Amino acid sequence: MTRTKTRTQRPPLFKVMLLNDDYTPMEFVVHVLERFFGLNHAQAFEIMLTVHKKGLAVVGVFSYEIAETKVAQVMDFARRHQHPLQCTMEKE
Ligand code: TYC
Repeated sequence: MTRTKTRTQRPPLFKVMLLNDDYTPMEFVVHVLERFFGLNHAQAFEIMLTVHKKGLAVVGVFSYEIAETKVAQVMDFARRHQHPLQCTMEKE
């Protein structure tokens, strides 16, 4: 007899991460976190500090399309303000 494993198919999730650099102002990063990730000021400040101290932090976990959009929005916003801030995504 063949045993069939039934498993709920879940879409893969992606971590969106912010990377530290020496030039992007702290207030700009806090603003990015509030604007694109819906964090309140205290949460945004805390995550910004984690990135600043540890080098990077996960700022959210999303479906592929949403993660890709967040990364593009952050990169575009940073570029338009001429800050070297980097945002990347990685499969969970
Ligand atoms: N390290 C930056 C500074 O000292 C602040 C910073 C925090 C930059 C988080 C990027 O993702 C970042 N101005």
